[in-house]
Amino acid sequence: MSKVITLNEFIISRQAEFPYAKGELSRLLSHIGIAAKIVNREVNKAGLVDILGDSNDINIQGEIQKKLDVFADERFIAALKASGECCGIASEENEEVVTFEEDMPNDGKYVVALDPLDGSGNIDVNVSIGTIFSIYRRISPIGHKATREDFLQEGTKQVAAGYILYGSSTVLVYTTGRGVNGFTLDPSIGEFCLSHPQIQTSQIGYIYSINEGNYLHFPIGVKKYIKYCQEIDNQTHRPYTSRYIGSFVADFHRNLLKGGIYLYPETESHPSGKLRLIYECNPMALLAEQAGGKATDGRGKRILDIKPTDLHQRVPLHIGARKMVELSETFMAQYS
Ligand code: AHM
Ligand code: MG
Repeated sequence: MSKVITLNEFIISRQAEFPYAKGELSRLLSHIGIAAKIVNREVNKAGLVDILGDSNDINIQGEIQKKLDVFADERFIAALKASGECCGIASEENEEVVTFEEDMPNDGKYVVALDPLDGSGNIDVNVSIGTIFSIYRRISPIGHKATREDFLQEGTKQVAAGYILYGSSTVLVYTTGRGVNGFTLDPSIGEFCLSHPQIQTSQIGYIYSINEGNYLHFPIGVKKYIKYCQEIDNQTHRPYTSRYIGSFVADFHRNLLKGGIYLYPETESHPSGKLRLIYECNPMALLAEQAGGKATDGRGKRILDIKPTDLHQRVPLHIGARKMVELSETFMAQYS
C-alpha cells in the first residue's frame, strides 16, 4: 500500500525548496488547511442547521444568524490571525483591509487576499462552492499595520495561491510557484491527503464554460468563439461540451483536470467582467499557469501582469487550456 501524505507533511517537506525559509509560509498554509476543515464541516451540514438565513435574521434563540459566507469569512480571518504570520486580510466580505491592530504586534510578513465562500448563489441548493486564497509578502514595514498597497501588487508577486472546493468530496489545491498539488479531505481521519500530485492541464481541451444567458451582451469576439466551439468538425473534436456550474472554483477545477476554458467577459451589466482581480482571478491565474495553462483578460493582457488599483476591482477573464485561451483571444482581436 502506498504511503498517504497529509497536507501538513507535504507542506513541511516542501519548505526546504525555499532558501532561508523559516517555516512562516508553511505555518500560514497549515492554518488555511485548518480553517478549510471547519468551513467544510459547516458547509456539509448547511441543510441541517439554521445557518442559511439572512445575516440579519434573528433565530429562535434570539441570536443573530450568520450566512455561511459570513461564517467562512470569520473562520478564515480567525485562522490567519492565529497563525501569527499574517498581518492583514483583504476579503470579498469586507470593504477595507482587515488588520489586527489592537492585540497583535503586526510582525507577520504576509498578507492574504480571500474569497471566503465563492459561488454564493449555489450555497442553499447543495451545489459545489469554494474558497479562494492568495498570499503576498507585505511591502509595508514590519511592525506597522498592513496597508492597501500590500494588496495592490501584481499577481506575479503572489508567493502562494489556492482554493478549496466543497464538492462531492472536499479538495484543497495550491501552488507556491513550483507546480500545483491537490489534496482530498478524508473525513474519516480529518486530514487532507495528497491525491493530485503535480497537476498539469491539457494544452487543448474540449469543454467551454460561460454563462450563455448573457450571450447577447458579449463582445462579438466571444460570440464568434462560442460559435466556433459549437461548430461540427471531427478533426478538432467539435462541438465541444458546454459545462457551467456558476461556481468559479468548481468550474475551474473541472476544467483544470479535464481540459477546458472558462470565460467571464465584459457584459452590459458587468462592463469590466464580474470576477475580482485580487482574490478570484489572480490566484486562479497563478494556478492555471503553474499547471501549464493560461489566463488573460481576453484582450492580450496577462492577468498576472495587471497592476491593481482597487481592492475589489473586476476584470474580464479567459482562463484554462493554453491553446483555447489563445484562440479565444484571436477571435477577440479579429472582431472586438
Ligand atoms: P460571488 O463571489 O458573488 O459568488 O460571484 C462569483 C461567482 C463565481 O463563482 C461564478 O463563476 C460567477 O459568479 C457566476 O456568475 P453568473 O451567475 O453571472 O454566471
Ligand atoms: Mg466570489
